[in-house]
Amino acid sequence: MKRPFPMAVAQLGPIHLSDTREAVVRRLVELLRESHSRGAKFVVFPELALTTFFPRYWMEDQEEIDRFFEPSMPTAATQPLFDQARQYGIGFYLGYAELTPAGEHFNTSILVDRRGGIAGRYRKIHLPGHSDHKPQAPFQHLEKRYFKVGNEGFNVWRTMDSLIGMCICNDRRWPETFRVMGLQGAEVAVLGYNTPSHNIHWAEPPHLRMFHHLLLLQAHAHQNALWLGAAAKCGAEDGFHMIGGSAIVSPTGEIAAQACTEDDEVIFVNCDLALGDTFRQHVFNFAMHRRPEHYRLIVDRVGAGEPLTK
Ligand code: ING
Repeated sequence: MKRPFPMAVAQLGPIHLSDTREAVVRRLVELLRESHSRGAKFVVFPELALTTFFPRYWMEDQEEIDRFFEPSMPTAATQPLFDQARQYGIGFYLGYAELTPAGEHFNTSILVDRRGGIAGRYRKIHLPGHSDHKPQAPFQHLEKRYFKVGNEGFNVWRTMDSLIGMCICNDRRWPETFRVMGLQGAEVAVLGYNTPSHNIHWAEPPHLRMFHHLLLLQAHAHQNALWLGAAAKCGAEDGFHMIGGSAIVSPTGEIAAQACTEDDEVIFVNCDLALGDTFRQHVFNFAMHRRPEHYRLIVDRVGAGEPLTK
């Protein structure tokens, strides 16, 4: 029996340093309106969806840095998005820079349910890049400088008639991310990303950025029987280019929808969660095919850090 989960991924084009939160939220609300017109009941927005990707800049003044962070959620500037979503009865994933009351800084995403309540929160664990200043580089990647490593793990929330997991950007490159969600019974995993198309560390052929991005989404979706929604913020932000390629991937591993532009764009699939059930039952059935003792055999060897091929 079909279990419909109508999901949209709302890709954002560039957000420039001069763009205000209010102007960005107007774009998010327009993407929400279009998602609603397509029949979506859940929308995925990108990582750091309220500001430009500021970790590309070296900053020393904490007040200047904190201007990119949100001290609460919703804020006055984001309230219109929460209000419109609740009016439509649509839930959403939103990535933003979180400044906690205790003064901690995280690269965060939230899961907002269809009544406008915050059902879940995730704080990015895999922070890529560097913390030192690289003045010779064309741009910086200072997530390790501006954010603390997430302290809440990878979780799955029972909400909106499903079991939904969250992660952010670089997390999608690590197999544990989706396996930990899969082991918790996730049916849907969603993420936002800001992926520079240029590698500042070595002469990586540009086509590999998109190849790896899609390879990872397809493999992790299939290996964990997940519907996967990934939303890019992309295009050239003040001249610094980031890849698009927002996509919705099926538990079969096939790309069910993919963005065609590097601008604000909605893609939509009426996902059938029953498709994931099939793969959880017949292929990736942990109870039948991956007994704890088998797992222990595998993990104990790897866990010790011993090279498996001695
Ligand atoms: N961005 C990039 C990402 O993981 C990156 C950084 C790209 C790391 C390619 C390694 C290889 O997609 C963020 N924000 O994590």
